[in-house]
Amino acid sequence: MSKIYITTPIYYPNADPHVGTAYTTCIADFLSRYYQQRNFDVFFMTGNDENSIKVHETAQKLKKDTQKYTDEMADIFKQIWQKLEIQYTKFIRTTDKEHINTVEYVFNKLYQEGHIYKSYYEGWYCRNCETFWTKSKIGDNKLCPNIECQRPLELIKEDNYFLRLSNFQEKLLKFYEENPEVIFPPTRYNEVISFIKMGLQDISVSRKSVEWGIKIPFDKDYVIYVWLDALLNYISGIGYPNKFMHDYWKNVHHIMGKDIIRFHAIIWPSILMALNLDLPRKLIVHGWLTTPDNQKISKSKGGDIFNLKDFVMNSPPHLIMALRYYLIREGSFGEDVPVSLERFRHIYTSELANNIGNLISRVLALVQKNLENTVQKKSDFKFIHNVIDKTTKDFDNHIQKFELSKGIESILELANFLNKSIEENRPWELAKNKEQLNNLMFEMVYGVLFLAKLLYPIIPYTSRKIIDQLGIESLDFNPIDLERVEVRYREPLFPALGSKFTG
Ligand code: ME8
Repeated sequence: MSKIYITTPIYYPNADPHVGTAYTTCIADFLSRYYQQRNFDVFFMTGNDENSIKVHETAQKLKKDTQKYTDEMADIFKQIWQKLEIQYTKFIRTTDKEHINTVEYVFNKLYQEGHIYKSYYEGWYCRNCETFWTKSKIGDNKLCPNIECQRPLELIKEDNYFLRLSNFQEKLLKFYEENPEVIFPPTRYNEVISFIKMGLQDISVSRKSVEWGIKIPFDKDYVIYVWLDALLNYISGIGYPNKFMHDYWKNVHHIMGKDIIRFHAIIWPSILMALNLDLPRKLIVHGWLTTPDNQKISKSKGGDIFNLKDFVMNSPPHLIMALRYYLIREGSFGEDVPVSLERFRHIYTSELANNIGNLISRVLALVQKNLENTVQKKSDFKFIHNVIDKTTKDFDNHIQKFELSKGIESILELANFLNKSIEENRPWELAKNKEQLNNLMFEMVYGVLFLAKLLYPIIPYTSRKIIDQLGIESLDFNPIDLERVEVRYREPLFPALGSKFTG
């Protein structure tokens, strides 16, 4: 069985997750379920990046013990992911003992092998971005050069440990030139290449006199730089070094927002080269979810009109599925995506309620009313097979290219086709010719079941609900085996939205 390893970034738990965090996580869960359905052995990991100064500061502000605070936040993240049906294999926390062991092991190894050295450091640090900035990047105002942040920088003057990033410049360029498909989409590839070509400098990988974080094992005055610690989650989570699951690692897909591509495309592969490990198979980078006036939605600046935690804790499953659908549907690995309740309402109504929901309700109602709830396979499949073959091919083609929106459009085309077939074949006029009606409706039911199968990675609850209404046990049904389907009950999948979603 082919293996695939899918990761999200590990999130800073200095605030509740918001719709932007959910965006990455839903896309990753979609890919994970998609590959599972295609018989891959999937390891899907998400988690929290806890050893950050800002997490510690948040805990202090709340007068909480930091470890206890991160425990509480891990529970909140897990509850939210559970409501969104994020089916991870592992939820990693950087305060996990196994993770700390890996980080200490790697720091020792890199130091002993000369990839890390100690030297004097003078430079500027942004606590919010957890980033060291070189002089050339900052202006006279000494504000963080990240336009999304622009907070005052801190001048650091201390002996520090450095990673010899400069050693990897040529090797990285060669790797990317030989394997351009690793970074998706190509615009991000170009950004990374031009950044490397500007020249890589060694980076500081420690902080002195910081209370919270993983200490350097042989020099306890220092804490290991949170990004070095965080990136290592990707291998500590699958057992590196003692029980390392190489087979997953060989096919790792890291999903992330564009804000952290340089850490993943430059620092991370350099560390991996230093450790003699394979480099990532894919770095899949999406744009930002923004407010309608194009501001990035963030933990510090807000802008999450859904108010994710309230939304998932207080909404019925069909609305939570609609949010998943909305995020994956808008999933664009390029441009930023403005989020609005109007757009959510529009997609909900036109695609989920009027197209998919309506189709299923019509098919089920026709079988209930005219065929005593039951359809049977009496003739060979006719038109439905070709349509399904085409939809599956289109869907797979798009998903393999990470064109999630187009993939969903091919599912909508199948629903459109089935809706149109009902209108053209006028089954209500066939009520007297039961056999003809049965044959037509069997194909319709089969189409609906197939639709449920395709929808499973996007909206798993809805998918299960469809097959449950049709009395099928599992989505692994085989077309040949499907002889008889009995409608058990009929409930609207996507009832009309209340006034809350008017934007
Ligand atoms: O950067 N739109 O954590 P973080 C889309 N701990 N995606 C968004 C988003 C938005 N408006 N806001 C956040 C960190 N994200 C580090 C990562 S990994 C080794 C360490 C998503 O909590 C997006 O995936 O700031 C982004 O890259 C990530 O959250 C940043 O999460």
